[in-house]
Amino acid sequence: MTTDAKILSALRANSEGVSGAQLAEELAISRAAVWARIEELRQAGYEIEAGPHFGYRLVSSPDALHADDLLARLGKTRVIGRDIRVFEETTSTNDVIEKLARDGVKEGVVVFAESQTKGRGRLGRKWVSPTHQGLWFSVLLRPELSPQETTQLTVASATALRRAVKTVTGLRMDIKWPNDLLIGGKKVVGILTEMSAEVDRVRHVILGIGVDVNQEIFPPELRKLATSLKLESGGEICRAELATEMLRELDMDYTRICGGDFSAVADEWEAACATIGRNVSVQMGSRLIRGSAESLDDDGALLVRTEHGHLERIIGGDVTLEK
Ligand code: BT5
Repeated sequence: MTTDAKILSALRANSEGVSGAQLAEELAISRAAVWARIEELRQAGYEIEAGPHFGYRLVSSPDALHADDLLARLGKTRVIGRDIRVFEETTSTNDVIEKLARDGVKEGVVVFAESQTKGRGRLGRKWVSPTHQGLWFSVLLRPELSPQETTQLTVASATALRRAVKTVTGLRMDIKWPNDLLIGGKKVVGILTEMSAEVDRVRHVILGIGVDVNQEIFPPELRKLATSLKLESGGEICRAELATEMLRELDMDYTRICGGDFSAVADEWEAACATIGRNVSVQMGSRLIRGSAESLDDDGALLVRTEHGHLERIIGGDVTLEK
């Protein structure tokens, strides 16, 4: 943890205040150095009171993502979030992670951007990422899974993100296979899983996650399709709190999957899924499959019983829920 992260962590743990002397001792730096760091944090928008009786006290945090703050809020995780980086603007956070992956950075690194100029969905579709209003982030993973098992990661991300949103906002999201989380039929979260693999071995997986948090209005083309947590809950959401809860839950489900316990994740997923038990049509390239979505298999693929009684195994594609 960096010095700033340690200071923020200590301030959060001591809401009544913590003395400069104590901070200096815990961080093994001088009191003047503590003061200089506090000034920097104030410049970054943290409101920190100082007084002779209580020392330093954190009054409020800015609504901006700050790597040190996220690390301080998150505390220790097994893999996801050991290293967090925040950019004011980037093309796509998946591109940044791709570069880090090629440079050999360890798995678990997370990149957030306050805005993306080329945010993308699947099949080259565009992902709208307005500044400071959502969470646009990507995670680098190097799992010991075969390429066909990586759908497990998308499924696990959906369950993890759903739990985090429930904890922070109380809102319940429905899951639509494989990568959407919806409220009232409108999309709130999209997941883009990109992979680099050999025939039977995954080199790395990039989990790209887009969450509509505090938007009050969407561009015309998305108004019927998308909603935000603020629109649904009626109140502004603290993005840093939501981000850290998401990383904590993602770390937990990643641990479950690496431990070979996908079945627990799949059970939770099926219970929250709006796709299972519904009549669906699935567009896979030029092929259209119609049938009833029955369940997930061990790799996270969707099993669809067609009108002709065949069981089709769907590993990608666009699912539409039929009436
Ligand atoms: C997805 O694709 O849902 C995956 C989205 C992943 C976005 C994250 S943000 C961080 C990381 N970096 C990136 O560049 N991407 C990831 P797909 O299922 O193909 O859905 C795309 C469709 O969702 C678009 O064609 C629009 O109809 C709709 N859409 C675009 N922006 C949206 C938004 N902000 N909220 C809801 N729907 C949106």
